[in-house]
Amino acid sequence: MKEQNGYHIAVVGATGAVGKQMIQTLINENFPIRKLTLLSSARSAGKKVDVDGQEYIITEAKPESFEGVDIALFSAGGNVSKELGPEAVKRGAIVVDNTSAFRMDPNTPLVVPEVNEAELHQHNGIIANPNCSTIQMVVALEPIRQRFGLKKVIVSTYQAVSGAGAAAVEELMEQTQSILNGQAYDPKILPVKSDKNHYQIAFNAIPQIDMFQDNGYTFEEMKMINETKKIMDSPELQISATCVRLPVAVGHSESVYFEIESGDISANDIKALLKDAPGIVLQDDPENQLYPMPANCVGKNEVFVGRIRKDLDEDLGFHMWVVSDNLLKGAAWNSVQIAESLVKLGLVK
Ligand code: NAP
Ligand code: 12T
Repeated sequence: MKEQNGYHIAVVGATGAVGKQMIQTLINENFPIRKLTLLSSARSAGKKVDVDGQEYIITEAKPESFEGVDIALFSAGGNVSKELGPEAVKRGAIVVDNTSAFRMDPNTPLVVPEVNEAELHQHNGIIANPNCSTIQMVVALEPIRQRFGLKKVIVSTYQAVSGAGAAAVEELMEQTQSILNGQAYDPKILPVKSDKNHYQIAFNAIPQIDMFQDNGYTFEEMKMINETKKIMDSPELQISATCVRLPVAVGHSESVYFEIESGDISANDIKALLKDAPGIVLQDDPENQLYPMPANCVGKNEVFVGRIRKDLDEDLGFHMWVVSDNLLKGAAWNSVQIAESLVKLGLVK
C-alpha cells in the first residue's frame, strides 16, 4: 500500500477475526488510504503486523486515537463501540460500527448497500453494520420483496464458529483434535463465553447463538428479526428465526422459507430474478448437484443462493438456501462497502 491521497482509516479491533478481514478487504478493494491506524486493547498494543508488505504497530484504542481520523471501522465488541464511538465522532470521524450497540437506535442508519444505501444520507456520525446472518438474508430477500412483496419469513441458520471470534475458532480446532486423539477437553467459549454453561462444538450442533432473552428466543434470533424489519423498512413483516451453531470454521448457511404478497409465479421466476440481482451468485442446478456450500464461499464477497423451490402446500410460499462468508459480506466487506458508498455519495469530509 502506497502513501497517497486518500483517507485516514482506523480499524478498532484490528487483531480480531473481523478486524483482520477488514484490513485485508481494504487492501483487496484498493480503498484510497492516506494513513492507517490499527487499534486494539492494551493486551495487543505494541504487536507488529504486516499489511501489504508494510509493518504496522498496533496501539491501544483511546479517545485521542481518533484525532484526524476520517473513517473508523469498529469491531471490538459493543462496550468499546459505546465508549469510543462517540469519542471518534466528536473528533470528526465517521464510525462504521460492526457491533449491535447502535443498530436499533432510530437515529442510526443500519445499512446493507444493496438494500438501503440511501439511508447513509441520514447519518449522525455513526452507521451500523447489521448482524452477519441478517445481512446475507436481506441481500437475497430484497429483490423478491421489491418485485412481489414479502409477507412472511421463517429462517433457520447453520452458523460458523468464526462469528463468535478468533478464540471460538481455536476451540473448535483444538477440541476436534482432542476428540480424534481420545483426549479429554474442557469447553470454555461456546455457545457464549459469558454464559453459565459451555458445550462441545466439535461433531455437534448447538441451538444457542448469543444470550437467551425473556421471550425464549436468543439475542441472535431477535437481531435477525428486528434488524430485517428495520433494513427493509417493513415493520409489518411476519418473521421468526432459529439460530444454530455448527462445527464449520467460516461461512454461514440459512434455510429460508418466505411467502410473497401476491403473484402467480414459479421457482424459475425467483431464480431469474436473483440471477441478475446485486451481490448475489445463483448456484441452483439440482441435476448437476449445484448448490451453495460454506467451503466454496470462503474468501468471496457475494451471497450465494440455491435450492429454490416452491412450497408444496402454500401457493405463495418458497424455500431457498443462502450461504455467505460471515467475516466478509457478514462483517468486513459490508463495512468497507459502506465506507466506499460514503465516499461515492460525498459524505466523508
Ligand atoms: P475477536 O476475534 O475476539 O476480536 C476482538 C477484537 O477486539 C480484538 O482485536 C481485541 O483486541 C479487541 N478488543 C477487545 N477488547 C477491547 C478493548 N477494550 N479496547 C479495544 N479493543 C478491544 O472478535 P471478532 O469476532 O473479531 O468480533 C469483534 C466484535 O465484532 C464482536 O464483539 C461483535 O460485536 C462484532 N461482530 C459483528 C459481526 C456481525 O455480525 N456483523 C460478526 C462478528 C463480530 P486484543 O487483541 O487486544 O484482545
Ligand atoms: N455473538 O451481531 O456469536 O455483533 O456468531 C454476530 C455474531 C454477535 C453481532 C456470534 C455474535 C454478533 C455473533
